[in-house]
Amino acid sequence: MKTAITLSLLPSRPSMPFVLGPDLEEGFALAAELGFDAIEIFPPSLKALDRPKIEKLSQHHSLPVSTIGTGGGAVSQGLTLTDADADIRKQATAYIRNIIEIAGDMGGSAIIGSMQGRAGTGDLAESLNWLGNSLAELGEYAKQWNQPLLFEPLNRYESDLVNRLDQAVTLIESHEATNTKVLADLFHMNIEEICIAAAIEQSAAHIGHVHFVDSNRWSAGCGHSDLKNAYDKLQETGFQGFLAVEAFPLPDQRTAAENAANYFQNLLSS
Ligand code: LER
Ligand code: MN
Repeated sequence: MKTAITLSLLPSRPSMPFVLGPDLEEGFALAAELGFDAIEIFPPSLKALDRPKIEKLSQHHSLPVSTIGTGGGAVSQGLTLTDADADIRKQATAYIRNIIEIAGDMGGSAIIGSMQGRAGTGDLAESLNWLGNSLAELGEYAKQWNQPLLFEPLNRYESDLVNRLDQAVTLIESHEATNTKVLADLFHMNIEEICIAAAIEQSAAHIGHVHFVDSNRWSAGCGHSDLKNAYDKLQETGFQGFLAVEAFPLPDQRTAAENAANYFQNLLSS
């Protein structure tokens, strides 16, 4: 398993689960200093992604970009894959394609989390069908870069579509989204799963990425989730992807990053 840490290009806030950013130089330097293997980037828009700068820093620090989030399309532009308006759904797809291209060129994958949207008062089955079709189509698109598309179940307060890993697997399989993998975020799982380790075991063949974070969305070791148990299950089931620290920058960025790095060091040497 490899480690990654999140860097947001938005001004840092205690309520947003991104450890580093918005300064790219500082973020890459701290991630390298603490021994992370890669960076996960959250851009608020396509325009905000300074590709030459990211590529230069990535090379300079030997820190690949593992993943790029697409949630900026939802947060900043109101785009989702399940909007009632077909034109908005089309724009959401175009936005995600762009992220797939940029991430793919850097050797990384795109993440679909908030871009799944929610059904709300709309037809749940229809929303899930739009989402499943998009996961198949966009996963197919990502094949050109030899990267999977990553799909993340979110907790009930963020979406009413797919809250658990088994629901994600069902959607992926029923729509034959063969190049779409599940992103297991241990914060969402702490809210939604009966047992985190059992959920990992059940969906192991489909898990492509992990947001490794504690129960309260602080860095590992600062909450009450049994993360050692989750880690052991990932190892036992042969998970080879990234454990990405998507946590609040609390009590401050450096301490949050150091806490996660120390936790990984203890885990990986145990
Ligand atoms: C949102 O809660 C989240 O976990 C992100 O990874 C999805 O964009
Ligand atoms: Mn997440």
